[in-house]
Amino acid sequence: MPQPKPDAANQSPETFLWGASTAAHQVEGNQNNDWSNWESRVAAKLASNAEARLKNELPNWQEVEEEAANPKNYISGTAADHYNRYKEDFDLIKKIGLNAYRFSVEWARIEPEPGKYNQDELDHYAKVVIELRTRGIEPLVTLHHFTNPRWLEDHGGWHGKNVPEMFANYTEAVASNLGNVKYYCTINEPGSYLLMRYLGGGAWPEWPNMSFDPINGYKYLKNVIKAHKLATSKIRNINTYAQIGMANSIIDFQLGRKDPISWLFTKQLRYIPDFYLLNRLEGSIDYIGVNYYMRMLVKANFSHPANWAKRWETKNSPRSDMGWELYPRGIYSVTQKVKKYGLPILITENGIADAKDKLRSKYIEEHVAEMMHSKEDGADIQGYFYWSLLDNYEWSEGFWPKFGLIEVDRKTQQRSIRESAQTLGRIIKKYS
Ligand code: IFM
Repeated sequence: MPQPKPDAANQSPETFLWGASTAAHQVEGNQNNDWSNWESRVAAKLASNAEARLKNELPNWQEVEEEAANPKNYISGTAADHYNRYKEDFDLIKKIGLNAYRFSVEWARIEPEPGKYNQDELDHYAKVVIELRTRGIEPLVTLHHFTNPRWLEDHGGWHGKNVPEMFANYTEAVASNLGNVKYYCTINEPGSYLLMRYLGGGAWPEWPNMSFDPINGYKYLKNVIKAHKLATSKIRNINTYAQIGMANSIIDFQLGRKDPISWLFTKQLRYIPDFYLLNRLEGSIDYIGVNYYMRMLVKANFSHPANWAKRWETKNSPRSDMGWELYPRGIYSVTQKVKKYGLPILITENGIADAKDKLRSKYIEEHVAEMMHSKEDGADIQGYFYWSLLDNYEWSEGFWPKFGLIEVDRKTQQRSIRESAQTLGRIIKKYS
């Protein structure tokens, strides 16, 4: 098997990473994990309640209605068939002008039974890294992006006993087989996972085993911290030049009503879970991964936590196909907040669902401009990864939201580079 080579350590620190991100379950196809198990059970229900859920939320409901009401939309199936087409996709990454790619490896493929590793799957991901390196594309490998092997769920899920040790052993198998990888992200968006899986019950979009269970949610956070630390030391034993971080979805929470309780709620929402985690990870992360998508206005109320903060939804603000307000200034605010940790920052995700590609170019231009402004004001930002490289399976929304720099035809799997990807290419040239 290819072993880590020290040459990755020599990559110039001045090289800004311009990349795109994906996650295994969302693009690879043919998964056998807790999500694939769940989605086949709930697809019909998600399709039949789509109109009630989305009609008043989405600016372009009529354009997505057909897909959103179709149960097939909610089954990840072959997704973008990236598992087989990754070389073609890497050629397109080059064509756009990116120099980095963030992807996740699928735990369920690698460890289909507890303690039994599938060497063919490890070899597959090692080849993925080689194909990236051959093209001069820097890999950033995420080890956990929402999905779990089914056996982990049978064991009780992420809050269960010994999960940090299990995650660390899986990490060791990955790092010792993947070869020349400098950037690792241990866990993607633990805050989103906490909200969806442990606090979402009864209010949020659907999620496997969703509950309202703050006690196990707290155990989950403790396990995430321990898992990250154990995994980090496994990677460092194998690969001394590794740069290891975690990707946090950091929302720009703003005061939505001037009263002391709303002020208190705003402070709490800013703290939990992102800063709670970052404070406890200090010393065990080399960079801070920021996934930035939106701001939310906080108006205190004592109902379900899902109602504590609302998206800013003025009818005049431009909004994505998913109804998310476009708020570029927030990328400045959140990166200014995390600069206090004194670590490099990578924007590990930033993107828009925009099927017609009408808003994406401006979205990217404005977010990159705000990011550069924050860099000038002292935030040590060293990379920007657009979400997503390809049109992807957007969890419980299925395939109708189109995030890709590259459009994927669901029937033929044909790829077409969107105009906005060319815009990103031009921006990269301007800053290089
Ligand atoms: O698609 C997701 C991704 O998996 C995690 N961050 C947010 C993206 C857009 O919703």
